[in-house]
Amino acid sequence: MDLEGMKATASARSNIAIIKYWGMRDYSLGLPSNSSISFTMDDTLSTTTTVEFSRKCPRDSLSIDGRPAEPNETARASQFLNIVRKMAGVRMRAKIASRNTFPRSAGMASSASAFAALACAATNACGIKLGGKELSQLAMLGSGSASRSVFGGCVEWRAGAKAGGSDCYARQISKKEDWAHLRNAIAIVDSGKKAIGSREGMEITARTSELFAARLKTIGKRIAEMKGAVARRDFQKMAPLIMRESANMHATMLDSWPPIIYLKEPSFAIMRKIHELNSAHGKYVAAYTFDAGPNAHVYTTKRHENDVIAALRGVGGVKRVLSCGIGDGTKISENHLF
Ligand code: 2P0
Repeated sequence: MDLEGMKATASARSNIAIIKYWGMRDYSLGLPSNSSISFTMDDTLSTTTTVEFSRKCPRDSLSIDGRPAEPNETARASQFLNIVRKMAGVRMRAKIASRNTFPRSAGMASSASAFAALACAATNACGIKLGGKELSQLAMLGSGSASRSVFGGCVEWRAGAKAGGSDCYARQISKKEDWAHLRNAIAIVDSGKKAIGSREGMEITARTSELFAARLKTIGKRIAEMKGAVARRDFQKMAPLIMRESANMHATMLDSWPPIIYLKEPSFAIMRKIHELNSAHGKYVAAYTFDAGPNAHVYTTKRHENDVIAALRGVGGVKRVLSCGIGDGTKISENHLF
């Protein structure tokens, strides 16, 4: 294929896991050790990406928020495009421009929204029409968590068991409209780059942590419980599961050797604060979860959102608090960035 003007634009939103992905069953294929569950965020945490394949491009180029990307970021996008080029039988290089609605300096840079948007834009630019399942399988080759951002609402990324990964894909388990009351209050503690990347971190954990095997033994039960609570939209059941799952993953990180420590003092102060808040209400009004970093994602409901935000702002070391709702999966747009 050598069409000129092979250009497409897509948007995707970040997702925050309530059952975490940490560890792979196959590193070369990027297959996760366990299934994970997340909510896709709204446009507060969104990436829009335009891809154009053209004979005029001498090499792949990538700009992020109007500036040329770092060489390693461009190389990662280029490697991903190689997969799409192979699928489409396209040899042309591409110009990629990407824009985030959230400031990168907020420490919210998300490979999930980035690779979900890139997968959707690049395949459409090549004229390949993928279903959601296939798009999630493609996006996960860029970044595991990107598979979940292909869908909106509440999403499960199934680890599967087959060697080739044909049964490893994401799917929506509860639609966005069922979660209009749910909010994620995000407390930014540190906006710097993480000390150790997710991929390297999870490899160290899987290789060295004894707790990691115990995590994998018990996670099936937690996933079943979480799916039941999500199906019933039962926040009282979801909240403790969310917080204990986050703690469980961070315990395996701490148990790794050398230890992997993403949480910082304000992260622990936030945990204490949320437990105080829940105790004061006599029920769960908020549930924290932490990814590979110190920033807190606090799931709460519209009714308690202002109280939760005020509580988070009162914690020493919290730089800013933003808040978002539940959003959609990948979308094609006609508003090209160039
Ligand atoms: C998750 N994380 O389920 C878990 C929880 C971090 C902790 O998926 O390849 O974004 O570094 O972009 O997929 C982080 O890993 O990995 C992740 P890379 P990815 O959300």
